[in-house]
Amino acid sequence: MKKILIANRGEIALRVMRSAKEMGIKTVGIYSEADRLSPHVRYADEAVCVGAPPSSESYLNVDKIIETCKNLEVDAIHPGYGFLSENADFARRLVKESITLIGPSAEAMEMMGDKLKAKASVKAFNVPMVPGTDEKITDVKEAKSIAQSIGYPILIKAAAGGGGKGMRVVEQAKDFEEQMKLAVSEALSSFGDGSVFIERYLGSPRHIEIQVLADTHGNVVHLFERECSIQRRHQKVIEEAPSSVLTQEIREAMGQCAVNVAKSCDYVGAGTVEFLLDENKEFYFLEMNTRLQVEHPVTEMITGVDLVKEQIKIAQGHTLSFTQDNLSIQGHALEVRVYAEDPMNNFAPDIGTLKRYVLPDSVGVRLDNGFEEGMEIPIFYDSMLSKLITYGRDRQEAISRMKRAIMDYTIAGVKTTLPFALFVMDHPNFVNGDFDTHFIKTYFTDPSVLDKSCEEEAEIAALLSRHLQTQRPSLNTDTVKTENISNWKKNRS
Ligand code: MV4
Repeated sequence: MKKILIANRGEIALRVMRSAKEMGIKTVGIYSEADRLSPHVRYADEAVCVGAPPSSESYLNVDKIIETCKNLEVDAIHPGYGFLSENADFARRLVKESITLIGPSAEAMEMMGDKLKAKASVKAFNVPMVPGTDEKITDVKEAKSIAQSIGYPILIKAAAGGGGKGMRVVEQAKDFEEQMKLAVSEALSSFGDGSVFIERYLGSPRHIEIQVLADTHGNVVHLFERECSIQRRHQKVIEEAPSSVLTQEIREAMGQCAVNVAKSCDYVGAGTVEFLLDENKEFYFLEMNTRLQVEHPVTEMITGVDLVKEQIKIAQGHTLSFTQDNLSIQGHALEVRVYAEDPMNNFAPDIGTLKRYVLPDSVGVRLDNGFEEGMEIPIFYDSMLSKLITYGRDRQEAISRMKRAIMDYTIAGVKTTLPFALFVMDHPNFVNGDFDTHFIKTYFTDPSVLDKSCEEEAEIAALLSRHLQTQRPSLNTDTVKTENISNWKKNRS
């Protein structure tokens, strides 16, 4: 493998190119007309414009991407996350074109992309699942009687769903038929597949996922867990590794289950197995993501493994160079996703130019970033600017470093989720590890949208304004800070 094409943009394109460079592999970047000036274009050994700004015409333009591979004699494609990363048709097309995909087979993607097929696949592998139906519901009467035996509330899920789309909670039997109809039509319109199934509804779960690596010779290992419960509308905001609630015993059991899930679909490459953990610390298999995840850096920090390098080595046909016994957890890592969104205005996306963009640095800080000062944030893609990752010997040290790094990170020109992340780092429930997937909804009430208690509003206001004022007034930023504060006050009144 001499040359790979990175079919992605922003921080993840850079992330992949850096590992390739370390391995002596040449890189080909692709970009849309909106990304001409992006750092990933300059970093690549070669770069090709693949189309107009909308993803459908550029980063998803399969014919153009394959044509580029042929013109530039590319051996393999790394898809990053999003875009084509979990597209089974794309994976099949690459087989036909004799281009290596740095990722799993089309069959594994398809199997795990369908929640019901995934459940059927892991059934023989001793993996705990939430009680529910294991086939799609065709007979509503029958489903209702199953719901009765599971006990309400129950959850209707779309087989083709994921990321929370097409889910409906049913509180009581009398609502069942109505919710069922709505779920089927929602699933049909969102995924073109109306298959739904039901599960017992877990009221306050934690979302914990396990990183796995599988080579082409049948070796599968796990790289422990990531805690991803701090999310908003199914979009993760803060992740960490390890989780502060897992005992060694649960960690090992969950890890073994994740390995079994990977084995059930003959998985190859890096993958993530998602679980829900309930109040009694019982865990249940949810789904498997057949790609490198956004939050992979926290796993790299605590294991010392470069996951992208391992993906490439696996695609080259190498045997994993370590066994499960060679892996251990060292220290603690946190990741904050920095989005160009206004936390004081219901996280509305904020577009504009990065007038000032000064990155934090030094001991225990890693920044996976795709932007530079002066750049405009395109409206066509995801609004994530960067991922701020901190590492410490323990969780407390990782948290202190995260607070310091957030305060050292100066962004002017667009509103970001950084002040919100500081709010989380200071929240006693977060500090104590006492939270579930409802954390943001429960504790962060946006004063400009919700008319909640003044006390709470004042508390958040004080926190954010303290953050904005105590940032070290570095050169030229005083005016910017003042402007931010006044804008923010204006929003509130
Ligand atoms: C659940 C659940 C409660 N009970 N299943 C959301 C996305 C999809 N991956 C599965 N999800 C859930 N499935 C049962 N039986 C709650 C969620 C859920 C959730 C899961 C992980 C992270 C955030 C979440 C937010 C809301 C709901």
